[in-house]
Amino acid sequence: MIDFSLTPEQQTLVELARDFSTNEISPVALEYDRDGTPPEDIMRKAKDLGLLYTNIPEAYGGSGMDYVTHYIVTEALNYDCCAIGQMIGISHLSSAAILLGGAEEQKKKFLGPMCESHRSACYCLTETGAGSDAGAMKTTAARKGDTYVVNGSKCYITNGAKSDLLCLFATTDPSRGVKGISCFAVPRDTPGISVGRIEDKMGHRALTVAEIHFDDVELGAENLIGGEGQGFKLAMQALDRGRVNVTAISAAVMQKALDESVRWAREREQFGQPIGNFQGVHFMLADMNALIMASRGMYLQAGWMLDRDRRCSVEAAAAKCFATDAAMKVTTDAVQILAGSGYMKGTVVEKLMRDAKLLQIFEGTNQINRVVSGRGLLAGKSVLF
Ligand code: COS
Repeated sequence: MIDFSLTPEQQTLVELARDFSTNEISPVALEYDRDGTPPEDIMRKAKDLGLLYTNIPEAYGGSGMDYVTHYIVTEALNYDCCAIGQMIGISHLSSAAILLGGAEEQKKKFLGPMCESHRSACYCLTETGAGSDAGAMKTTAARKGDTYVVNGSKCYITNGAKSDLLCLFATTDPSRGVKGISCFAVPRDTPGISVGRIEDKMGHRALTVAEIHFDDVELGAENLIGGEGQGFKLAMQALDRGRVNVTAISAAVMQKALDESVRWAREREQFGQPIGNFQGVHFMLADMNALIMASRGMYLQAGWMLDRDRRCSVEAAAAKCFATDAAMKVTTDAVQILAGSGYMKGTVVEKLMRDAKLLQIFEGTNQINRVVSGRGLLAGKSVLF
């Protein structure tokens, strides 16, 4: 029933992603981290190799990978820099609501042109007053005849400054709370969209995060995805998928931290021998590896559920919490093992530790994800076995 072997096609794709990470991301990861510039050239190259729109069906211009394959490839692409890796994979979250709720012609109309460029999409949910409480959003899409007029602002939008397509959530009926939220596919060149502040961050520095303003942005019925009031559900369904993605990214971050720690434990000599000879280091490496194995298993299980059209909100939230808390611990331990040379600015493990922190915060803080998981268990949603 359970088979962990990769198909020949998956093996080829993972090798392609690993080579891409080694050859295109690794050499420049620290440079992008220092400068905080968007990795546009790398996204362009990833697009040419079919690594940018992995989750989008071929009919709309993507590579058409199933969820499990997409997540395995995501782990490989995030190994050398999860900020660049996430810019490459951002369409997974931002296109999910359109794929789930859009009509055939909408998917072709909005995803097709996006897949021809390297700029990808962005997921416009969060506002200054609506972070964990996503349903409290104030951005409105007021109906005027056959059109909707959008006003409001979104913040902390990954790839918000450059993306070709915006997956926007706005309320079409403020009196109905979350049931009044609707989803829209919005091409970037729609008049009235402007980019505000670009954030300067502790980690994930190559991940561009921006404010976006909507001033009297006029949309038609063709932009509405899934009907009025369907937006919150679509946003949550997209986040289920995104949280599994974050689990795969966390596995990558941890694997890199472990590999750096093993390398150092072999090379670094103290008391006349490599520090890897000491039991204190064995224990740390063993615990790091166990957390990676468990996290990998969790994203594979949730991906398997998604490939069978099974709802995995509980599993995705549990996996996200587990793997991102694990990533914080594993990267902190890697800095501990490399000690002085791991704590210095501009080193690989120092970057990993800064990057790991955001994993616990975005796509739902781990506190919110525990709420999702706990509520789901009480409601009898889940469980595989
Ligand atoms: N799949 C399908 N439907 C879902 C769903 C999911 N994963 N999650 C929620 N829904 C549905 C619910 O079933 C409910 O519909 P019904 O009333 O018809 O049953 C509706 O959506 C509202 O859900 P809920 O009552 O759980 O909404 P809340 O306002 O209580 O809040 C939380 C839900 C807190 C879980 C949500 O706001 C959340 O995830 N916040 C974090 C947002 C986030 O991750 N932001 C990061 C953005 S990307 S960096």
